[in-house]
This record gives sequence, C-alpha cells and structure tokens, in this order.
Amino acid sequence: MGFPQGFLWGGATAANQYEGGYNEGGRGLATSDVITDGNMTTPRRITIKLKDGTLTSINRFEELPDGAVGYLDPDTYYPSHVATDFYHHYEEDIKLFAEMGFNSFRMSISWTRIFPRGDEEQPNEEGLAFYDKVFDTCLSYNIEPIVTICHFDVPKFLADEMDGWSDRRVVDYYVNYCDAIFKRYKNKVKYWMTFNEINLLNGYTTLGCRKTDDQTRYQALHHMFVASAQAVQLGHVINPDFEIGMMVAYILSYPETCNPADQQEDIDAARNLKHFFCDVQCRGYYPSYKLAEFERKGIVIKKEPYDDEILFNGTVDYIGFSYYNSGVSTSRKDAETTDGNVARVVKSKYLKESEWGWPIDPMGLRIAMNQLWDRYQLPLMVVENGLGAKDTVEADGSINDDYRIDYLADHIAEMKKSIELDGVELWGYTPWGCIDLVSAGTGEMTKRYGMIYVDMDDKGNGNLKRSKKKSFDWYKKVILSNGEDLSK
Ligand code: P53
Repeated sequence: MGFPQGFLWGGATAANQYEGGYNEGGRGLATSDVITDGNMTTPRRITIKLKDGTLTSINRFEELPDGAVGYLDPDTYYPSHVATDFYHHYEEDIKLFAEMGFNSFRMSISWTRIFPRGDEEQPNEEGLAFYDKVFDTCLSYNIEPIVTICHFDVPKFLADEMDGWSDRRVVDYYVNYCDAIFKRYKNKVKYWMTFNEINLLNGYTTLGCRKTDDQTRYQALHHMFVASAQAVQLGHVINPDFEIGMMVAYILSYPETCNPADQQEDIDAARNLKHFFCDVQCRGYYPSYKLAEFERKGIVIKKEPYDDEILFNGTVDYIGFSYYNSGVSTSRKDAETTDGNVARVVKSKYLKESEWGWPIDPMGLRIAMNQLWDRYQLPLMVVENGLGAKDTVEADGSINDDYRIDYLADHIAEMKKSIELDGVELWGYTPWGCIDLVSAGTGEMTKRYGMIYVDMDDKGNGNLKRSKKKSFDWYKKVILSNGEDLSK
C-alpha cells in the first residue's frame, strides 16, 4: 500500500528565516526584524527603545516595559534582514526543489510585504507581485504551494501602536490581509495555514504583545482563534476548493512511569502544550478543562457576541503539524525539568539527542499521528520535521550529511506505518528547512536542516551560493519511489 498516489512531497520554509529583502519592495518592518542572533547558550534579544528614549535590549522572552517599542539599531546584526535571501534567489531555489522532485513547497507570506503597517485598507501591489512570481515559478514545475499566512511575524506597527494581538482590531487587519491574498492567489494556491505553531506564541516577537502573562496571552490567542475561524470561512467563500488548516507544534510527551500521578501530569501537559489549541480550532469551541483553568486562575476572556458562533463555523479542514522530538512528563516535584514554565518535562533515558539537545524519536511521529487522528479524524500534514545539525563542507565541496538522511528515513518509515497499519489520512510531508535558513530558536545559521547548503555564517558572512548535500539525491530517490526506497 504505502503512500497514496498524489502524496505531497516537499519541504518547508518561513519568510522571517528565509526570505530576506527586509526593506525592499515597499515592505514594512515586522517584530522579527528587531530580533538579534544568538546561539545555544546566548539567547536572542529584542532591541528596544524605552518611553524616555533610552535604547537597550532585552531577552526575547521577557516583557517589554510599558510604552517601549521595537527599535532597529544600525549597528546590530539581525538575521532576518537577508536571511538566506529567497527574495533574490527564488527562481534558482524553486528550480532546485523541482530537481529534487518536489510536488509541493511550504513557505510563508511576509505580512508586512502585503500590508507594510498592517492597518492599511489597500495592499501593497509590489508585495503581491513578488508572490505572484514565486507561485508562478512553483506552478511552472507542478509544485503546489502550501502557504502559511503568518509565521512568527507581527507587523511592528501593530505591535508598537496597538500591543499586537491583544487588541481586537488586529483581528480585522488580519482578515483583511487574508482577503487580499485569498483573492489575489485564489487560482494559484489551494493549501493554506492560518498561524504557524499557534501553541508556541507568546510575547512581543510572535504575538506583538509587550506583556507575557496568561491573561494577555490567552486574550491574544482568543483573537487569533477568531481571526483564524473567520479566515477559514472567508477562504471557503472565495474558493470552495481551498483547504485551510491550523498548524501546531506537536510536542509529544510520555508519562515517566506507570504511576497514575505521572499519567495525569502527562494529560495536563498535553492539554497545555498542544491539545487546547487543536481542540478550539478543530472542534470549534473551548474545551471544559481550559474553561475550568481560566476560572481557577481568574483569567477572563473578553469575547464579542458572535465569537462562539465564528469559532464553531470556522473549524479547519486539516491539521498541519511540526514534529521534531518528544518529552517526558513527571509528577516528581524534585525533578530537574527542562521546560519548567509550561510543563514538568524531564530527559528520556531511551532516546539520543541532537547536537542542540533535541531528543530524536521517530516512533513518536507515528504516535503523534495516531493521537491527532484518533482525537479529530481530520487529514494530517507533517509540515515540519528534520534534524538541525552542523554540516561540514569537504575540500571537494561535498557535504555528507548521513545523520540527516538517517533522521529523515526513520521518520518517513514511521509515517508509512501509520498510513498502512493505522489507516491515518496523511496528505503530505514537507521537512523543515529543505534549504538552509536561519534557526528560529537560536538565530544561527550553524544549525542547519537543509538538503541544499547555503554559504552563509552566523554573522551573515558568505556568498549565499547554493550547493547540494548528500541528502539532496537521497530525498530525490525517496520522492521518485513515492516513499518506498529509503535506502542510502
Ligand atoms: P529551530 C521550538 C520547538 C519546536 C518548534 O526550530 C519550533 C521551535 C522554535 O525554535 O519552531 C519550529 O529553528 C518553527 C520553525 C523553526 C523550526 O521549528 O529553532 O515553526 O520556524 O525554525 C526549527 O531549530
């Protein structure tokens, strides 16, 4: 049996990490444009201007002081500005994707290329024209674009002036943005996702909010849920063939032991980390456990009269999810946790880790697919998966990324099992960073995911030349055999 005919094979990228051209074509600034580089031990920072005019910077996950705004410092290096320059290399890059046999390509539209401030009524024609060229190039190779409407970037103007998604008006601006791109690309793009990894958003960078407390975050998320549901309904009117999905970071977790307390801890972690978001977007209403939590914590979500109806009528057509690793939940209060804020997660004794400390768990992908399928019975797409690793360019120019091939092969084998043995409906697989791009977590180039290498270092030095890694030819063979031949 194996992968169905017409299965979508491709790769995934995001504008803030790949596109560059940050001040070209009339594009406005996004919050992601004032985030510095970092590395495994040094967190990325936001450069800001305080209310009294003082220029400074803060850790990316910290709150911005009242009245502070994102500030572009001419002497600071910002990885998003050039990234790996899809803006000027799209023809070359898409040609390489086609050579690998891609029949799909996941990318995001940069919101501020279309609406430079975010609150305009009319879109920026130059921005729209850029994506016309991108989509036309894709379609000329029979590559189906899969478009994330918003991937970790909020228009800086909306963040600074309105506190981003905490302001209800941003719902209308987002829907207006969707209206513009849905209409413009209705015959070019069929697959959409409303927000990337909606379960990981918080603070200035990804929500545009200065504050990071639960009340602010959940109110902003409510606005996003409503905006997403409105977009789904609007999209289906503009083109009934559109498939509009949600996108969640599927952070799988296992209970540490068969102690019932660990089991309950794991259920709580799963709800907190991911299921809540899927429940709202797939079922169309807030789950009882979250309402109970709001009540317990005194969180009050301000809703407009029709919000519940909008959520109910705007459920998604499919679930796009990223899958990189898994974690372990524990009820032990003395445990040393690796993700203390969101859940009590400890290290697994069964799994190896990547150079960046991410556990590698291919079987977990099948488990994740089953959890999602059992819970929602909606088609799935693995829209991110991959190994961030250091690559070495040999003297002859070759890059032998066998570790990446192993990682991808093991995960594809598990997807196949879930199709064959579990009957899960899987539409596609777009591994992350099919071409090298900036890491979201660390802002580095050193953490590479691609099958195509890009000559660029952590400080933006390099000639941006593209070259094929060993995984390029391997993935090409996988696609050609529709996932049957995973051999090296
Ligand atoms: P990087 C954390 C955990 C899981 C997924 O991540 C994550 C993150 C953010 O770091 O993000 C997704 O680049 C995201 C991509 C990102 C990719 O995973 O930190 O959708 O933008 O690049 C990989 O190694």
